[in-house]
Amino acid sequence: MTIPGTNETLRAALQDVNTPNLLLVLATITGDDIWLSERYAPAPIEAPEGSLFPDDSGGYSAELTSEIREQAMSILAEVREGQRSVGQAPSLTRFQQMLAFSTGEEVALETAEMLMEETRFKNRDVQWLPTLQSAVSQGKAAGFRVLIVGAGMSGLGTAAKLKEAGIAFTILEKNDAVGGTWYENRYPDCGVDTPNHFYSYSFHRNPDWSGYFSKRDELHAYFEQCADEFDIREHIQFGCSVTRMAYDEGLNTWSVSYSRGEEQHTETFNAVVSAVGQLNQPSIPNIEGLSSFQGAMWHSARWRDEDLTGKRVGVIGTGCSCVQLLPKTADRAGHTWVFQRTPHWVAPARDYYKPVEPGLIWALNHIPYYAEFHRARMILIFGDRSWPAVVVDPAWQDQSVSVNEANHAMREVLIDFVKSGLGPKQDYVPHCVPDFPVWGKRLIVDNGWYETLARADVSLVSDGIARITETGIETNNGDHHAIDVLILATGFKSNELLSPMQVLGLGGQDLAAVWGDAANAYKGTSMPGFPNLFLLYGPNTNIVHGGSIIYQIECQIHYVMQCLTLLLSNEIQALDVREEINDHYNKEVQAISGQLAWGHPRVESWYKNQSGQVINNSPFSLQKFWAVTHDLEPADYRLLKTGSNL
Ligand code: N01
Repeated sequence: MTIPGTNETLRAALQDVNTPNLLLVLATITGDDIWLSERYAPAPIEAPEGSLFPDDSGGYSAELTSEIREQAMSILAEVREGQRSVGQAPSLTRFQQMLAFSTGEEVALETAEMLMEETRFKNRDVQWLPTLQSAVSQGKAAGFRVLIVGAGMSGLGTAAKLKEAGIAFTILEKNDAVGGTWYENRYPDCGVDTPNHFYSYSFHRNPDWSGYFSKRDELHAYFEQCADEFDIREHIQFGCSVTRMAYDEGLNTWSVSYSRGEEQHTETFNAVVSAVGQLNQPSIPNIEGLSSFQGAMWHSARWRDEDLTGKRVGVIGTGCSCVQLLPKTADRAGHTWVFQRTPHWVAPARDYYKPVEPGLIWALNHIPYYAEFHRARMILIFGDRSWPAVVVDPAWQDQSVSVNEANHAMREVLIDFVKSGLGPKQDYVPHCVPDFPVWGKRLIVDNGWYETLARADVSLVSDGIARITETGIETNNGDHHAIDVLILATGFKSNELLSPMQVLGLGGQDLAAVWGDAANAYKGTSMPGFPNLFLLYGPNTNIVHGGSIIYQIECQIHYVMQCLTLLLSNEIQALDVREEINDHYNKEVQAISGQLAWGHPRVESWYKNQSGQVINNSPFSLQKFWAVTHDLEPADYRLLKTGSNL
């Protein structure tokens, strides 16, 4: 990395950077521990009163900040002029020490190991890539074809790795563009609620995010750009919906049927990676009279750009989608009614609409190591820091609305936020305070939710929907609300993973029947009896407490690439996870899930099935999921070879 520009460019950029992060840069370039000494130790990272998002600025005096920037100026100018080298990337133990210094918190060695990979100070692909490339160069992958179903973030990430390894693959994508959820969801204000500099592939960071929480168009553009940069477009067939896949035991291959418009096709693949996500089938509520409604009606994930000006608009649902779309919808509508079944927790967010400062963008692009440390600190600050607050403390006396002391403290903070946000409509407060623990459902990042409910032209209706009529919605108390437009922000069929595809494994067993309503998989990835079928963002992989789903997916891709390496380097045809291994794993998953906020008996959500079992969420912290997926254990699998299964 070369540093462009003049001293003035550098000086301007340094006004916008994070000082504890800058200190790590200086310590790395100079190799001098002075930058990690007591004099520069940052203040503890704490969330300002009422905010989910902590202040990590370091709390330095103006004098010290200016001194650090001046020193940084001269050191970086020397690097730019070629008078100083950029030094060495940190070793694992030094990285651990640096992160502990800059956060003022203990950082476990394993956490530092994970972050070495997330920052690419260490390339995690070395674990499989050289072996796989060697197998490819020896011709062992000749004729081997992988199918990826879906060109969203999971599919694109997998394709990047297969391409790098030289494995033949095809992506079948039902839409006419890449991006999956970020292509399909277009409702007003649709965007990410994870800090953006962490919400990107570790191997394809984006230093140019315009916002701390970017909106849908920019996220979709990122995935479009990934498809180009990974050079995988020629492998994608758009407009293709997979309908059925059946395992051929004789050949150890998958026969995959898909439709493209009116045409039906069937092709054979050696392995299938399902990258269809958990949230792509809109859930249309089963409410009496829904189909009789005569006004305009659509689901949040199938947004229609109709003019809402002056209209009477009803929105059903109060999850993330509704919260995001409500303020802009209410701005246009004549009056908006929000039909709430149960309230969700909503947390205030720092920097939610703030553009990223030009100096920070510059630093992420041009200051050596800045982007790496920035990402590592983001993951520390916005990831597992919340984990202790979601774990049930058996000694916590009243488990009815919270699971431990920290969880209860968050509840109190958020109740105050409800009260302050609702302003003149304090009568809404009892209807807006959930009776389940914080993090029982996805903690929604606020974009003006309570202020919008407090508007005179917005009404919260909590009486429960009795039926939908031709002209509106009748509630259980007999009121009828006449509306012109009905928006269904009612979520997704998240429990029907892989639907509507029919998946037939060994002995013709149907995966939908095997699962019933309790989908499960080993490490969220493999199912016994379905060899060489790998699920990304599969059962029990979703994250609730904080973090980026791209992180989870990358952990799984890393695991799948090890599976393919084992296969191809040993000339085995297929891997079938052992039933007892899967059973043991999933017993543990369920046992842990019951001890987490989202397993709480009062939580009814898209995470649970009819019998209250958590099937979508990971029971692990980010750190633990990384460890769980990091190293393939070949003995976990039956190795299938045509003619002689091992
Ligand atoms: O869906 P949801 P979503 N009658 O299932 C209600 C991610 N996401 O699209 O709470 C009446 O959360 C239902 O009521 P209840 C994120 O992971 C992320 O909003 O079950 N109401 C609920 O209020 C999120 O968790 C982002 O009682 C009915 C709502 O509809 C996931 O997607 C943005 C009903 C559905 O809420 C899903 O979020 C958007 C009925 N019959 C989404 N059926 C960001 O990153 C359902 N409801 C910002």
